[in-house]
Amino acid sequence: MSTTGPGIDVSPANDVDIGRMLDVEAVRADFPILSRKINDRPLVYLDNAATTQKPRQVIAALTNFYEQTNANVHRGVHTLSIEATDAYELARTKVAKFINAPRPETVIWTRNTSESLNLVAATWANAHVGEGDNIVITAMEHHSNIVPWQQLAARKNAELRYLAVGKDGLLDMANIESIIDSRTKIVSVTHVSNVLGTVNPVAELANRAHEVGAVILIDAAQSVPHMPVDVQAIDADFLCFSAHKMLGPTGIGVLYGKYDLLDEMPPYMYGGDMILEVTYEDATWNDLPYKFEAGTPNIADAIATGAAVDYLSELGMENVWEHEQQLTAYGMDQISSLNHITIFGPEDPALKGGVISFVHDKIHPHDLGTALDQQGIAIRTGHHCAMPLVRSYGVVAAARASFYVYNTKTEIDALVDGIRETERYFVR
Ligand code: 7TS
Repeated sequence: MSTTGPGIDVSPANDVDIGRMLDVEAVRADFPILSRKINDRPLVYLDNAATTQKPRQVIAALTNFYEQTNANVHRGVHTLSIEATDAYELARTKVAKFINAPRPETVIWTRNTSESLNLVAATWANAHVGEGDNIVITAMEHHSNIVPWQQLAARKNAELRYLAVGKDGLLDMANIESIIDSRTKIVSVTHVSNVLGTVNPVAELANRAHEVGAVILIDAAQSVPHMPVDVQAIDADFLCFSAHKMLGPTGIGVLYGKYDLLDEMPPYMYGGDMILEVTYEDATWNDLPYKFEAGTPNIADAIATGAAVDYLSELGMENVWEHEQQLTAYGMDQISSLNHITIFGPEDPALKGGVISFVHDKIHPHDLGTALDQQGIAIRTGHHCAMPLVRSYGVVAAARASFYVYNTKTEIDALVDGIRETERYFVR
């Protein structure tokens, strides 16, 4: 697609070198929303860490389901119910393969990453963390991976410990042996920071957690959509992510867990589908994964998540990662060439995912976000649901550009031009 708008050249000329592994123009053609205009300018969507756009294949999976197959799952003998059940379970199998889970029953459908994290805190951790034990997280977590642990620690009289983030935006691994100790029950860490972009050494952390008999929970909300992730290679005990950040619909997410851990965990919610037998006095629990899927599940969105996984698998996650690495390197180069800008997180683009958070010392992030929106450019501004981290940089808000499969270098140029244009009003 070649689009031009006032002041913005979104022609593909600048993108030839990143079209090698991934045909960005063909990808863009699959996303109806990308031909929208915002404030009379072509949409430049750079808020992918918040949520991604949806290709027509995912939208079609949703409409096809409602037009052709809609029925409840796991309960009917009629054709539609059988077809709906098969499609729902096939999507689970696709997700399992995508993250190399050893068996599909280890993939639990949840509402989102937040629910997956809360599930582990309320079940496994509630049963295993006691007084005097500790829970280890990092200083760069999203609120969803802080607050459940604060609440649990308070309830259990346990300690919540943080692995620090260095000035370089990397996790400080120097003290992991003393921070993750014999009283640690669970280590819960983000794989990729949604603010700094930092890719954390999760395999090393898993190793240390296992040395002391703890389990590791990996918040993969910002990694599974962007890079190949193999739960067995990193030896994750639990791992979670949201479909809406990987071309899929909102309202559906995943919790992966090792079979034996999930099997011995108590249920999170009670109701239909998660039981084996109910008497007036008591109940017993269904097998995995159903023990954790009480009530009618989000059938259509699970199936559409399967379509999103198909789409990404066809692109190849190595190619997706390489594309984003090139955009990140280019974005770091271009944004840091501007005056008045401070970028948070690792300077070396090879150490980070496609997220660039920055502040402008003359323009408040919200003013910048609003002015860029006038030019059709969508970025996120604010604390990015990581208030303690953002505040640790001495600011209350930052601007953030985040990339995905359909973004181009010319869109990064549009962002940089947009910042310059905004400076004309704010910098004197
Ligand atoms: N963990 C990380 C690392 C995230 O980036 C997010 C969402 C979540 C957990 C929560 O995911 P949810 O699907 O349950 O909401 N991050 C963002 C963001 O950066 N901007 O908006 C949402």
